[in-house]
Amino acid sequence: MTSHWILGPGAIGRLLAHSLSPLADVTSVGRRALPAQQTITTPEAEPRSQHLNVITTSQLLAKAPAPPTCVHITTKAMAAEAALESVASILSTTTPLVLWQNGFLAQPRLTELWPGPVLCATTTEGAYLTGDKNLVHAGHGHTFVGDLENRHAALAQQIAHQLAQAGLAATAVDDIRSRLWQKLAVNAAINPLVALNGIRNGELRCAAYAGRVEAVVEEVAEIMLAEGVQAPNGDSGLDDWLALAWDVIEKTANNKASMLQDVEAKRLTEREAILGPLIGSGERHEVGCEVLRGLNRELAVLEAGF
Ligand code: KPL
Repeated sequence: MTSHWILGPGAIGRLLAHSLSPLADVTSVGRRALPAQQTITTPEAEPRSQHLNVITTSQLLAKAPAPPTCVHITTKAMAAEAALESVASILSTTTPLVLWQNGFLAQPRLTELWPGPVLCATTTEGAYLTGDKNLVHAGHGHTFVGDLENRHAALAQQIAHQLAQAGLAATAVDDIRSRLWQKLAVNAAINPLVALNGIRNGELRCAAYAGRVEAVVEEVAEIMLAEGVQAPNGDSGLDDWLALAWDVIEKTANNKASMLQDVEAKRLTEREAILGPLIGSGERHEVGCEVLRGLNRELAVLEAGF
């Protein structure tokens, strides 16, 4: 039986724990204690209660169990490195990591830092928490897994297979970097604007915001071109990136984006992981990114008031 540690019991972490627990030895690790009896609700079935092995980091360190087959890091992007550091002393340096973060901050850093294999996952599974013991799996999506240097294809296949067996559709890919940047493009077009204006994704279609979405996407499209990242439909023109952004806005019209949820809860946002790599790339390639910089500044001011 394989064993998995899941660092970060947020919505995706708990979705993984619920899904993998019937098939594997799963330990969900967080900074604070959570009830072991957890419930998962899906649109198609009655709520299901499940006992999960949830422990705090200090309990895990005190137990010092044998290193797991794999560590999934499901924290926010800015907490991923600290989460790994907190358990590194009881891990084998060959343990594979799977990073589930948004943006492109944690992935290159941990790929460079960790001696063992580092896989990245990007998912469209829709899940959110309602309190400390309830997870709503609101919509089935798809997960893509791969590593930035394409050195661990067999491992990516294994992880994708395990996820699929656990009921989470997944595919191993050799272009995870592009997929992470494509998601980053969509997140940059939606998250800062909805977070700053306190609106649901669909409201971006109003005249008051649509021009600002387009201004963001114009800069993002230039940066993607410089980075050699194509839009998912295989082309790299501004229209392709605009079509992608508007399509996601349409499909997630009723969503409260993750960044808006963070702002409402007065938590630090993932602005550094989402806007940071774009602004950094714009600077490296001498592509203007005034709009992105402006959003980053506005978010920084907002966060400073928390
Ligand atoms: O990924 C998202 C998020 O909320 O972070 C989007 C695509 C913006 C959907 O809400």
